[in-house]
Amino acid sequence: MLNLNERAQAQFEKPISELSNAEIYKVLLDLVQEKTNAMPANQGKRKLYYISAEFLIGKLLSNNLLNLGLYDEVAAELKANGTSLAEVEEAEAEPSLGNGGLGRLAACFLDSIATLGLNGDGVGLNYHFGLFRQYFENNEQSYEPDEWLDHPTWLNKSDISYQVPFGKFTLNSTLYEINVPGYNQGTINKLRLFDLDSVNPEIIEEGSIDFDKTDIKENLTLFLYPDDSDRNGNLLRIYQQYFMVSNAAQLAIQEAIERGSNIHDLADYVVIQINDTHPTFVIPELIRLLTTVHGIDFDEAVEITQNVVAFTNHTILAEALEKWPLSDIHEVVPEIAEIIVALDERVDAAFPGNAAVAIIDKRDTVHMASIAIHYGFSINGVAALHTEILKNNELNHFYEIYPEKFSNKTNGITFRRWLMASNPELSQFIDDRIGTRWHEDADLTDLLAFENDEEALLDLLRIKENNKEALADHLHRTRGIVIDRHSIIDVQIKRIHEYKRQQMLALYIIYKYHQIKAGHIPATPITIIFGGKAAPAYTIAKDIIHLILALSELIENDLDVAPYLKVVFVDNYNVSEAEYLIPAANISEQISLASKEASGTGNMKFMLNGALTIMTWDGANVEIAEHVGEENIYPFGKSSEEIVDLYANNAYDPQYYYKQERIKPLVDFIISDELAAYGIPERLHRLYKDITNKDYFMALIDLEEFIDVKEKVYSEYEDRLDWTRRSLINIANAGFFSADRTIEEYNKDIWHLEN
Ligand code: CBF
Repeated sequence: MLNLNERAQAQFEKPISELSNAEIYKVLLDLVQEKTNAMPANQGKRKLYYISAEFLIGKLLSNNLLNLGLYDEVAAELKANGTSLAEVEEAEAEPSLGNGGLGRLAACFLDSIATLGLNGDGVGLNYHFGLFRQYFENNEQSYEPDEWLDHPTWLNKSDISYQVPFGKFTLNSTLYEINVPGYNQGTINKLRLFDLDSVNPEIIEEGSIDFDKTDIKENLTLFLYPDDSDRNGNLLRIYQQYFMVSNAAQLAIQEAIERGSNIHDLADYVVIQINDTHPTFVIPELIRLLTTVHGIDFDEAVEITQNVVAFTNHTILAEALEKWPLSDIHEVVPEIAEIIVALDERVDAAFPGNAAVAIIDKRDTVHMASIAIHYGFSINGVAALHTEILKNNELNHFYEIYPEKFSNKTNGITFRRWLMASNPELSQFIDDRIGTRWHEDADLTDLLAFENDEEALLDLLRIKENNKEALADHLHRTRGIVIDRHSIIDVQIKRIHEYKRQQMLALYIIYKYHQIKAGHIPATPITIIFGGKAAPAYTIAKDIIHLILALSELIENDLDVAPYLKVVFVDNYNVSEAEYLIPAANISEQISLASKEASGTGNMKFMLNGALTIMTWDGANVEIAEHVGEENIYPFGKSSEEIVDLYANNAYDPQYYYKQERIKPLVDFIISDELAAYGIPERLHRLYKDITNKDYFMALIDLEEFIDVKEKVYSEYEDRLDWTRRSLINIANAGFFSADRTIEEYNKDIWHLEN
């Protein structure tokens, strides 16, 4: 018995029933902290350090209670006191430590690593304001700092600190830690976040997210991915990255020595997984520490490092395969620049004349992925198709010289957060039908026995309806947005990027708007929901947000259409919003341009929660289709081979598609007078011009097929029982996409940790 009332009395001199949500949250936070602080860490000679610029961990209360086995008891006690966990969680601030899929993947991985009892911590930075808090003004994206540290948090301040020697000054770090309990494990790992005591939020200019980029001591951990459109921004990113990895490397070496390493055998004690290229400086930093602090000669230091570091690539987009001018690295940390030059010389000697695998190119630009591949022992992609593209196209020159280093690790999601905590009714439905073994092994295939069980299907349908109610209440309570609770909920939530093709869905909305105006009324009203942030320097992405917001307002104000079609853009989309949206969704939009989405993990979350997917042949969509069967999913569009060929031959012409009879009026509508009443002409014209003349990510190429598939989907939704049957088949086949499976594969093939 937890006796929350006794705790409440001791802390606030009041019973639970008289406490505010914030006070109850504090009581529960302290309870969980007390328990996890007392739990032993996972053990093992070899330890994993998962270094990532982002950890999009979301709120932790429910997840931690669940993993500790306290969820049901706490929920019951709260209920008996007239409240609920959902209400209490409203008082928890979501940590601003990540933004995209890579950050959320890292968070799922921490949960799975701990659940499998493996000895592995996450290492990153303790950003004070994350990327930014998004809000909309005049149908445009605006920004404010996403403050979270002024609320009670899960951070424990440790007494661990390291000196980080930049070229012009040395900074002392402070390490904060968040406990990561595994599900039913009785042990913990940690998320270790480095920070600087001197960071000063006061330097942020009032009403913006701008600050003096040169004031490193005061700005270093203010924001995730600070604007790098100028040189000072570049330098700040390098300062951040080096600060992160220098701390991580010092921590890993110190702990290895404590576990018995004599440094020469470091690889028996430490494995470092780097999440995309942001932590790549850990390679030269390890070499620096091994040579200058631990007295190891350069050749051996390189060899040790090579046996310690493994690299995951999360995208083929050039913008994320980082490159830095050597001179910038030199300015921030000259010693690291010198080591990179030495590493480059070795590559040159080993592969003379092979410019494609060089670390430093002719313009003295350093290619971070090249460092990671040459001087790491493993490189993996994050879905089968993505890994094939890496091997055969993007990184083919490397694959030719190091085929043995390449492998695929298809991403996964933790079912603890994305089903058990965020969709408790569905979770109970599954327990009632197939028992609870899936909590451990994620195998849901026994559900297939209920494919034709009408009672089960009606139950499943009712759960979806309840989740739609909960979403409607949430949107109303938090934003005053009213949606039709019985409408089809059709969702595209992810970063805003041209390759993800939110603009293609916007063009479909224009199509549907005109259809309804022409009297083709949908049998069931449709609610299309977007969520996601655009990088502040990414103009076209911000124009796409603007188009969607303008369309939303236009439709809202059109009495002929508004009862049947609603477009919602959820501001400041984050994990907490996803936890409402995903359980409520009927349709999952996974419509990226084939070959461009490395994997996607939202696609897996929707599938697990019973949405049906509209998909292109991209990323992990391909594997989802294999698992559910093509009759239970809606594929469309060009194949990845066709798209890769079009790029290779420079053969895509947007004008050809623009001129098609069904497409032209949709694109022209972007610059129509009707829409201008809600839009900013400069933004809409720029987007129109871009789509008609450039359309680099080919929104028009699949548009006609997309319209047809969407019409088919909406019409098939009308057979609710059959729809729900296919929804059940999706849930039943989601087991492969458990992050536990992914982590088992990483461990078997790359990390080799014991448990
Ligand atoms: O692998 C995790 C995710 O990473 C990204 O979000 C990324 O930031 N590179 C990719 O875009 C996703 O496809 C991928 O699922």
